Amino acid sequence: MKQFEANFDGLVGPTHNYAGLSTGNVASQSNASNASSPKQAAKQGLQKMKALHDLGMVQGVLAPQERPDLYALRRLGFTGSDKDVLEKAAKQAPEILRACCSASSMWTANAATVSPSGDTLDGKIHFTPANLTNKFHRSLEPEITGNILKAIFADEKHFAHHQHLPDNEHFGDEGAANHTRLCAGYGEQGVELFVYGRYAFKKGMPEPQKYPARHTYEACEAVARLHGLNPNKVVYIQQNPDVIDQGVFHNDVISVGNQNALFYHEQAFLNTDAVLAEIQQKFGDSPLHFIKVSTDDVSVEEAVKTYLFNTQIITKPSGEMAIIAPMECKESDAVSSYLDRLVTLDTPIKQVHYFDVKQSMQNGGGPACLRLRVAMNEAEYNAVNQRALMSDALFADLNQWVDKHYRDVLTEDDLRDPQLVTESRQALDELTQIMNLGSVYTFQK
Ligand code: SUG
Repeated sequence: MKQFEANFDGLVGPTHNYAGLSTGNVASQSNASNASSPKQAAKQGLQKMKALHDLGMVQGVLAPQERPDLYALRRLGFTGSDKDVLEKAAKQAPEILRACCSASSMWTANAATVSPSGDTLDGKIHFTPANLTNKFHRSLEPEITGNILKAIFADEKHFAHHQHLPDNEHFGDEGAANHTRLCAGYGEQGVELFVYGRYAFKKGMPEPQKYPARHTYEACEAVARLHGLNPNKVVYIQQNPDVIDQGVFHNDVISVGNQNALFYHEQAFLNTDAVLAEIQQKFGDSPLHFIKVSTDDVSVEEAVKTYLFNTQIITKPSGEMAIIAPMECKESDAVSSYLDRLVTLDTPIKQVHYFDVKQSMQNGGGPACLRLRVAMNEAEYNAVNQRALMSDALFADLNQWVDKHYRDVLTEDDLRDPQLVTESRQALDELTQIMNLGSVYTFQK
């Protein structure tokens, strides 16, 4: 049976904006309050999805969430009609209103952790939505994320869905952004790498000083347990706290893996030699490529600025690997010359494709943040909601849908506009029909 990896990209929502919500995420901080373009953002995302589909990849789409989140605002004590709630929040707590308007669910690398059937005890694909407790605006996502995942991966014969971990910083979980899977072939049992920034229960362990470590060791262990993974095929890796303090808020900003290649910056991990030895031992005898980028070639600062490691490494139908990189990598002398050299080295990576995802990059979301990987076989593929899979028809429908519902420009002041609620609900209601999702949003219940 054929085995492959599908990428499910987040469709950018109609309220995409720059609110400076993510301390420790340099781009989010430095673009705070800039005007955004939801329409351009959604189209940039769709272009990337279509391009990967055209390269012969299986490309999926995940629906965005309803924002502004009026339920959260009401829960926080803002009362009256929708218009009143927005007005009061804008006056009394503009920062809370901004957080409740974020389109952050577009970064589906944070939607969930996914373990393919080759790795799990019951032979199903397991999904655990990430609780995203470290940032209030992101902590609003997991429940609806779970609904969307269940609507797309509905068949219980193949897919198992877990509730997100308890909503508490002790179990801070950022999902697949801190999870990589190495394998000889997508359908074979792989080694799952879980990366964490700190320990919640063990005292006196290393942790960053300036910026938050969003993801805990205890969260990693809990997800591995839930998914029924074999402990001999799991490696827990602590992120280097120094790089978190330099703006590496997720591991996918400093390392990325695909099949038998691990591409990483030399400063990415703590105890790197021991980590690599454990990976090698658990991976077994088949060839494994550790592709290390030295600080001399690319500094951590340049990696954070260009998102060299927030690239997708994909295996094309030809078997060759390609890197899907943001345009910012091409614009950097250090990074583009590194990538030019990389494709000539003795590694499986042979091509680089650059994409303009600037609207997302300005909030700290590169190509890899925008996608959730689901390795699957043909039977599992057939069980997926087919209207969530990119095709020429879906691409046309979604572009038309964006043109109809999305604004060209959005500023902070627009977030208090009750019309934005109406527009967003109409758009999402129509989207659930386009994608055959049923009722996944609270306003549809
Ligand atoms: O969680 N940015 C997101 C970016 C997520 C990137 N994902 C991965 N690395 N996988 C975050 O920090 C910024 C929103 C704002 O400031 O308006 C934001 O949420």
